[in-house]
Amino acid sequence: MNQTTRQAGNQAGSQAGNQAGNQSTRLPGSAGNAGNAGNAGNESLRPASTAEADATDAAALSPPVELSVVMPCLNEAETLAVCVEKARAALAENGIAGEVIVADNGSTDGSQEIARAHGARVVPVALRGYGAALNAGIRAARGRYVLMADADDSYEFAHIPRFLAELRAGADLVMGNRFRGGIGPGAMPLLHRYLGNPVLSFLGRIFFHAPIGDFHCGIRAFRKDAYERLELRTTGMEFASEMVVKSSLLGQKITEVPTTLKKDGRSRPPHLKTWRDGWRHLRFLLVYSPRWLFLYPGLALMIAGIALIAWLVPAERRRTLPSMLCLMLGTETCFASFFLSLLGLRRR
Ligand SMILES: Nc1nc2c(ncn2[C@@H]2O[C@H](COP(=O)(O)OP(=O)(O)O)[C@@H](O)[C@H]2O)c(=O)[nH]1
Ligand SMILES: [Mg+2]
Repeated sequence: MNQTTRQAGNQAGSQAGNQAGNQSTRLPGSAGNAGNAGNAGNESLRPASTAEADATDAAALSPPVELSVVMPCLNEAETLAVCVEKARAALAENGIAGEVIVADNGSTDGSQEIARAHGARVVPVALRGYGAALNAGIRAARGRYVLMADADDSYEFAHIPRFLAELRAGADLVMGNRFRGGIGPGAMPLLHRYLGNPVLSFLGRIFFHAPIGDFHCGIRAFRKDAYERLELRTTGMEFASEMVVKSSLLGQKITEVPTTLKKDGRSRPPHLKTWRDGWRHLRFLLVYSPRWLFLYPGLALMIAGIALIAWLVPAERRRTLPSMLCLMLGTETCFASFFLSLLGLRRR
């Protein structure tokens, strides 16, 4: 999976470089640049060295991009145009040298054509999934900074400057916080709003000390070089958690800004599945925290076992099996935590 994700990213990255060759005299993100993603097929027939040389020339010639806006997209024909237009307007109105990228997983509703027609660069991604698409789009980005946001017209692109201000001030990752900014009527299911998001964000804060109130906010921005250091692996929706967890573990500077969420503009249900994706997020948090998965439960079992033995022995009570089981299981679990932590340190 990881290999494939990385391949997808590299492929998209080299396409981006190749496209940039055609764009060198145009402004980034202008409509005329947009339709070149399809050139990938031609490029792949050429020797790698020529294509690489083109990419190097292009990088030298094209105007520098400060911020790339990347949108993951799977069949968002209803809302994509408005999102691309809003993102481009926010860049233009605030004098930000930027580009808009749509990372698409083979939409069949004409999303790719819509994106190009509205001035976005399309990065086609073969590997399916929210995380896989974003990873490829981000790797193809030419900006020093990247902002990602859904293509369903639920996030506020006019807030781009507040994310960029934090990045310019030195943050590595800037998370949007919808609970601080406001969630419109019908924008988030009650189960997500009052249980899923707050509980998972709370666990994320406890496990990883991430100063974040909204772990799953879909609008966020980061330095591209900081992102590359994370080496994210997940391909699905848990990509959102992986980014925050790894950024915290690497000690990156994380800040958050208030943002809003409004009801999306689609007539069909979202791609996110509450229980499947909720479980994937939780599993990810636990797997990356051997302390909470093994050490603390193990210690609790050991203490319970010792307390039971202390209670049983003086009175010469006979039922020692549960206490011994607690003690043994607790000890094994603590050892498991210790060895997994060692393994994690060695692989880092
Ligand atoms: N390329 C791609 N984009 C996806 C995929 N799943 C979701 N998206 C996009 O990711 C964004 C978030 O998905 P959405 O359905 O809005 O999920 P929610 O906001 O978490 O409820 C939208 O822009 C989707 O089009 C996928 O498998 N591939
Ligand atoms: Mg959404």
